[in-house]
Amino acid sequence: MTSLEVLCTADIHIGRRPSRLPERFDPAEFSPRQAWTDLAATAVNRGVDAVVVAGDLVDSENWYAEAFGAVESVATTLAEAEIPLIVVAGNHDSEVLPDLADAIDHLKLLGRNGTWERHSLTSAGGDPLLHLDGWSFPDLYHNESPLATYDLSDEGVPRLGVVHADLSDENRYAPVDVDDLATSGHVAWVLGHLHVPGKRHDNPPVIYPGSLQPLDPSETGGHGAWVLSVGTDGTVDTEPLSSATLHYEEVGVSTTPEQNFHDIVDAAYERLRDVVTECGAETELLAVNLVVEGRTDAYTDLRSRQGELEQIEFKDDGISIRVIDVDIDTSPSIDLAERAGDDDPIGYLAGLLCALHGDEPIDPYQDVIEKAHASVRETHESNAYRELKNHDESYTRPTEAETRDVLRQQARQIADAFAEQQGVTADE
Ligand SMILES: [Mn+2]
Repeated sequence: MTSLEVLCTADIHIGRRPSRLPERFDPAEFSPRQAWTDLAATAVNRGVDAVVVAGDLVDSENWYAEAFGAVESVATTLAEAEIPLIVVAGNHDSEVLPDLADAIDHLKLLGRNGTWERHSLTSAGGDPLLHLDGWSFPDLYHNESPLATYDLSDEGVPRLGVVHADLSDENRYAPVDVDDLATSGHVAWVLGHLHVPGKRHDNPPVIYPGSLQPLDPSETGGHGAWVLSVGTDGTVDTEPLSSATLHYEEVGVSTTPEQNFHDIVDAAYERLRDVVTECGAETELLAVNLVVEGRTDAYTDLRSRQGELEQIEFKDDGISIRVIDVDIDTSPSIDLAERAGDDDPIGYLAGLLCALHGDEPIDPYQDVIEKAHASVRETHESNAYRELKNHDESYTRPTEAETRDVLRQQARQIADAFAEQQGVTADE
């Protein structure tokens, strides 16, 4: 039995740069544009039968000029190796991709204006071996399932569906139901839009390859293109290539009341050495959001030394590991649940922290939350800050959730101070 290899990707967003890259790492080197260029080499080296992009190849209309060169050079490289490049448009490139496809040779756009369209991969003799069925976003938003208008025929040849669509609850970006995809008769679906890679249905496989290169610290874990091997009998194997050069991760380090700052640093290095072993073979930079958890009376001290933790940087197995953000999320060493409600200041703080965490009713503390929120807003609205706000287009009034964060921080600091004054012993 012959099988065809299709290199699948989506959500490249050419034009964007990954956010929070530490200084001295070149944003161009880690850009989606570079990942896209590298993908062509992978396709040629591996000798795949087609490259498929399930939308959002380009970030937006503003990047037409930058994208043109990058897309044309990949299309040319692939064409020289006789590998077809098949794309559909997503919500981000609904406007720009049709124009690119008109201007660039060897870039095949499927499903213009939201109509289903088929491209067939054939044998040397011209017999169709695999149909690629694609649909492109006609506009920035699309409220209906693209499957509602699917009208291509089943000719007994395996069909691979390619569409930029949303399997979550959001309904503005071509909402689809996974069961509709699984029962459509296609041997597999390649989707774009959600940046978290993975299989959403096993048999037939419905996959989001995810963003080709992760674009911000929320896009944790391994990223990259996927290879689908489709047999002429319709069986499909899927393989994530983990080709991304950048890997974001959130890494937790747990502390205890007995541990000092150096112990926490040591534990962080140890955890990071573990995490680096989970990175893909192509990873060059592991960018980490470090979260310090557990129980300690050193919350205040840790917050003030946060900047030191942000200096953590080392190399392991050829991969640069850098802490890009630190979140101190520890609890006081006292047993909060046990002390909550006690008729003393620590009892009050313990109750407040439990309530803010959702472990206790919020009612008795609603008053202090409202007062704090009014006070935070009053400060933000004072004349002293008017100029600052005028110069910051992204400025928004603080939300109650932000006030709760401030309260949480303050309660922990005060709990630290009380614990120190009263010589409260840790109950480990
Ligand atoms: Mn999208």
